[in-house]
Amino acid sequence: MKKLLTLLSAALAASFAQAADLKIGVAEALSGGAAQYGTAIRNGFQLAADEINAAGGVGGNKIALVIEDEQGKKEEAINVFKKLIFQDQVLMVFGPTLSNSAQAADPIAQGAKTVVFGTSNTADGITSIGDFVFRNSVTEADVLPETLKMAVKKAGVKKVAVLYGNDDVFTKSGYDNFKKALADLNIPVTTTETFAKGDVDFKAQLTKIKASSPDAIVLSALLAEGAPIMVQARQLGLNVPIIGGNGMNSVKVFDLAKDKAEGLWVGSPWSIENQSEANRKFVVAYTSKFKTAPDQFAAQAYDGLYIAAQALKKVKLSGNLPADRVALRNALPEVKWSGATGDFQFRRANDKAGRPAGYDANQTAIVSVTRGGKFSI
Ligand code: 1QQ
Repeated sequence: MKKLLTLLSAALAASFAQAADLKIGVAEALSGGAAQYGTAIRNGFQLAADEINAAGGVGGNKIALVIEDEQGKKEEAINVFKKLIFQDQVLMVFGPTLSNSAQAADPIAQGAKTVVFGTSNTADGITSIGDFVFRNSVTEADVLPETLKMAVKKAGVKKVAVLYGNDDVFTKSGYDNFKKALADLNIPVTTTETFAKGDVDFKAQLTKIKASSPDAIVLSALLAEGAPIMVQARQLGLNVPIIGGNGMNSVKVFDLAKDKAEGLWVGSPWSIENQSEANRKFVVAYTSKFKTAPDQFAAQAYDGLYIAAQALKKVKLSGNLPADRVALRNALPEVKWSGATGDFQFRRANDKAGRPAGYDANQTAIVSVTRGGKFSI
């Protein structure tokens, strides 16, 4: 066994030394309902990789993305992680953005002492999985209280109805955090309704919500359900503000809900209106490459790869993959970066027993509302 392991690690080291490429895995939902997010994320990574490689790569080595479709499914995310980590032998893995998939697949990376870096995954507990788990997305716990406070201040919201998906890690965590923030802010809840992934008819829940006369609907949903919920609410004459979480945070809501997407409040560190030089450069480059406007998901992926590149610059790659993976993990927490989403640094997260675990984003959110087919601050 020991001999086999020695042979195996020698083979790994040799294959790595020959390859000048820095292989980085990307596991995203590129098909199914969550491809709404996954496509923008893949584009963000590709743009950053092209820019970094055009500027000479990292220490002369080019970044080679190995992109896999996790289909927005836990089982597929696990399969894809195993392929990327054990077969493709990537240095680290980006993704999955869906916390539902991340909660299932991230333990594979943690067990293999390989960095997993989620962009835009925001549920509680993801970075508690372990010290190889990173994300550069501001969590629902950090964002939702700010979104609520702004809706109270600007839209005079005094009482709300709550609607959430109860079978997804992200939508459930969003609900838990909304509930806590509503209690902290002393905002009464008129009714709480639920739905499940794949539902298409929300009229029963929305009728109950309408009868409870809320000033706003607090919604923890992914776009596949969240967009039709907005449409059906407006069709029922429920024209109150909708206060959403990260799942509603995409320009795709305008494609899916058209003019019924008006009056949606969301929070994010990124805004297309942020005029910083880094963001202007990103928005222009993205739009010209992909002929479509970027969203927060694209911006966080773009910044994510630049953050990893900063850590890679500090690592002296030995050609021994396990050692290089650990060295990359150890270099990441210190990275500070100013990108499309603004100034960024990591913040240590704890595991369930309160011991230091992975790393969250230390950033603040900007609250936007949809008006005239765009998100405005
Ligand atoms: C999560 C999210 C979703 C909105 C990602 C698409 O934040 O699952 O954590």
